[in-house]
Amino acid sequence: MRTLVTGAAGFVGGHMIHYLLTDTDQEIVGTIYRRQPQHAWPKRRVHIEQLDLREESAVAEIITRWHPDFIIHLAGQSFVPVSWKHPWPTFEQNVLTLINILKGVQLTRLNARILVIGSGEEYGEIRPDELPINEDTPLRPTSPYAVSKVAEDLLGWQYHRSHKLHLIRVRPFNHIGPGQNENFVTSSFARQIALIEAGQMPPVLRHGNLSARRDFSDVRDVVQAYWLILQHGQPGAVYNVGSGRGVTIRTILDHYLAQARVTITLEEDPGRMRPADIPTIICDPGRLQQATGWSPRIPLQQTLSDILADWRQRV
Ligand code: A2R
Repeated sequence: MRTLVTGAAGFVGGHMIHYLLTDTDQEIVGTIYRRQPQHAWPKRRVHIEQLDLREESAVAEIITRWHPDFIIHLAGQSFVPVSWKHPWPTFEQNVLTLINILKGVQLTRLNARILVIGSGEEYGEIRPDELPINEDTPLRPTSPYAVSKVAEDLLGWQYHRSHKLHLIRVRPFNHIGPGQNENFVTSSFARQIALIEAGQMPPVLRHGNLSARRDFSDVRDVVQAYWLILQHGQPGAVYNVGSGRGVTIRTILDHYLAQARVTITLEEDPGRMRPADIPTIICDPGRLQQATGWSPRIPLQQTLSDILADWRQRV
């Protein structure tokens, strides 16, 4: 059996391929765009294809040539702040790429199972009485990124209804781990500490809102959930992916400061504060757990230590 993973050079794509290689016997086709993958995967099991998924004919050609049994669409523009500056490119990278895949599958009559990656950001403006967030909580997206994810989510539903595609949607909450870009908070802290320890930065760590409470999962647990939901999920249905537990950014920072090998002072960076930050976001992963038996295996402490170790190596 063969799995097509788009965004193979990305943060989640790399972990997804690692999971498929170690925990399944899938042959893998990974698509990349400009960046090369960081990992040296065995060539007999991982085939890399370079293409722009915004090009309809190129996507159709890949699907026709490889006939995947599973498609996990991880390519896209994944960073919320970029979407404010570049809303249309965000739509093209997220929505247009998905449309090309769905059209390609429909027109070739491929009987593949497809995973559409939405986001916990789709829920947006959450009121305290709506916590924890389940899949029936209203969607009130608050950024162009979040709206692009709502569009992907609903396109998935529509293609399932209209064309009977075997398609499952997920709404992952914050996922973190080694290899993530420093735009994301846990990587930003770990990178700054690693740079300070290496003497490449003054001992001042800059941060945004520390009181925000978020639902963090290890990306290695998240990719396992993706695979399980493709196997056991109900076609057309949508599943939250998260831990069900909230942790403040302050707790994460304290963990890192306790691990730092030098003394570090803190400084609030107004540029990192969001104008209307939602105080608490916690997901209800009950539907996912019922369908798959999944629960997170990696403790947060372990994830944070692994991220710091990764940044110590990278700097
Ligand atoms: O820019 P590159 O060369 O790094 O490629 C990015 C790729 N990508 C594309 N691939 C083909 N055609 C395109 N037009 C295109 N635009 C972007 O998607 C990159 O390697 C990958 C996304 O990786 P990351 O930015 O690391 O995202 P991450 O964290 O792996 O997120 C995966 C998914 C996204 O749908 C997020 O919105 C969601 O999980 O949270």
